[in-house]
Amino acid sequence: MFKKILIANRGEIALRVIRTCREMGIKTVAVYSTADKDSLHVKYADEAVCIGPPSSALSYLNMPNLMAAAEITNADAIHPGYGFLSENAQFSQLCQDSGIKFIGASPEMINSMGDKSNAKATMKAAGVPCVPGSDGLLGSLEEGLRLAKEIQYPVILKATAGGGGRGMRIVWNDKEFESAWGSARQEALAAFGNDGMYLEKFVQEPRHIEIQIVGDQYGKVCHLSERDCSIQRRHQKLIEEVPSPFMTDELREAMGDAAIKAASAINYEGVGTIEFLVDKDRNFYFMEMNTRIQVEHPVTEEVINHDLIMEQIKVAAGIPMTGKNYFPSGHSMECRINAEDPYNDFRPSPGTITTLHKPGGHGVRVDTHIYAGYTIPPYYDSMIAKLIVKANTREEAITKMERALNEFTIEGIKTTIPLHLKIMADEDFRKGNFTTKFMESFKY
Ligand code: MV4
Repeated sequence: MFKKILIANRGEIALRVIRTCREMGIKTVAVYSTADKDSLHVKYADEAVCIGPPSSALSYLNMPNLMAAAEITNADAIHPGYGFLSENAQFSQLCQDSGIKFIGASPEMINSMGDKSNAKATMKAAGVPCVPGSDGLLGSLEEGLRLAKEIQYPVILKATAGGGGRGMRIVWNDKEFESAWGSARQEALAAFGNDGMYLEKFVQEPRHIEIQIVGDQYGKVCHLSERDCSIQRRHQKLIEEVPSPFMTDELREAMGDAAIKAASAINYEGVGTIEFLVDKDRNFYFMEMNTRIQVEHPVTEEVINHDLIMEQIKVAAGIPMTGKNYFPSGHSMECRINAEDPYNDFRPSPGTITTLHKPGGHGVRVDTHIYAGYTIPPYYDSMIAKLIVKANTREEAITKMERALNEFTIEGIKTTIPLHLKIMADEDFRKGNFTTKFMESFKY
C-alpha cells in the first residue's frame, strides 16, 4: 500500500481524499495556492506545500511545482481529485516517468477517451450502443451535409476534443448546416486547438444516466449501478440521484452490461464512469467516458455502502477486487451548493461566510470545506458544498433533502440553496418526470 499520497487538488474533494487516507493509515500531503492558505485541506493533511499564486494555471495546474512538492515530501502517489489535472495525459505521464503512482488513468487511456470520436469508435467496435452518425471525423462540409440528409435532421455536430458542450451545434436543416459547421469548428479550435468534428443524430429530450464502474489491474470490471444527472444547467450538474427515477431492472441490467463491456474492451483500471444518453423509449447510447472520480460519487457510496475513494486507492495499489456488481439499496440524492446568485444569472458570489449552520441527522451527509469565517476565494469553481441524503425511497429522500436544505444556513454570500428548495417542490421533479431540458423551462 502507498505510504504517502499527495493530493493535487483543493476544496471538498481534497478533504474527502484526506479522510479516506487517514482511515487507511496513509500519510497525506496537501498542496495549496496562496489564496488557499487558510483552507481546511491544509489543516487536515499531515503536511502542506504551497505551490504558487492564486491563479490555477500557476498553482493547481502547475505540473513542475506539483512534482517538486511530491519529491520533497517523498510521496509515492498523487491523487488528482476531479477537474484540474485529473484527466491530463501529460501529468499522468509525468507521474509515471517520476516513479510516482498517478491515482487515475494512464496517459494512453486519457488520450483515447479524451478524443470523443476515437472513444466512440472504440466503444462501437466493442459492441456498446452508440448514436448513429459519422464513422469518425467528418472530412468536409459536403460530407457532413450528405450524412445529415441520410440520417435525417435534427443532427448534432460535436468537437472531437470537446466536453462541457463546447464546440457542439444542433442542426435542424440543410440551411443551418454551413454556419453551424463554421462556428462549431471555430469554437473548437479556439477552445481546444483541434477543430475535428463528428456528427450524430440528435437525440431529443434525453436523460443523462451514467454508470459507475471500477476495474482492477487483473482485468476484472464491476459496475456500481447508475446515477441520473439530468438536472443540469449549461452542462453544469445541479442534482444527481440513484436510482434514476426512469430506471427499470431490465434497463439497469442492459446498461450495466454495456458499461462493463466498454471498460473491459479498453482494460480499464481504476474508477470510471460511462455516460449514456437515454431516450424516451429507453434506448441508450454511449456518450463519453470519464476517467476520474466524479463530483457526484457520494450518491453511489450511499446506496452501495462502500467508500469509492478507498476502492480507487486499493485498485491503484494493485489489490485485486473481490467485488461484484452492486445494485442500489435505498435512494440517495445530492444537491450541489454553489456560491452563486440564482436570481442574478448565477453570478459567482465569493466572500466571507459570516454564519454557518450545517444540516445533520439521520441520512444526511455534507461534503464541504467551508467553515464559519471562511472566505471563498474568487479564483476557483463556485461549488462550496455537496448536500447528500440517503433514505429508503425517493419520496423520503426528497422530504429529507427539503428538511436539510431548510436547516442549511450560509450567511454572507449568495448560494443556490433557494433554487434547490424550489426544485424539490416542483411537481414534475417529484414525479421523476424530467429530462436534460428540465432547467431550460424551470421557473423559480
Ligand atoms: C447529445 C445530445 C443529443 N443527441 N448527443 C452534451 C454534452 C456532451 N457530453 C454531449 N451532450 C449531448 N449530446 C446526441 N446525439 C444532447 C446532449 C446534451 C446534454 C447531454 C447530457 C446532459 C445535458 C445535456 C444538455 C444539452 C445537450
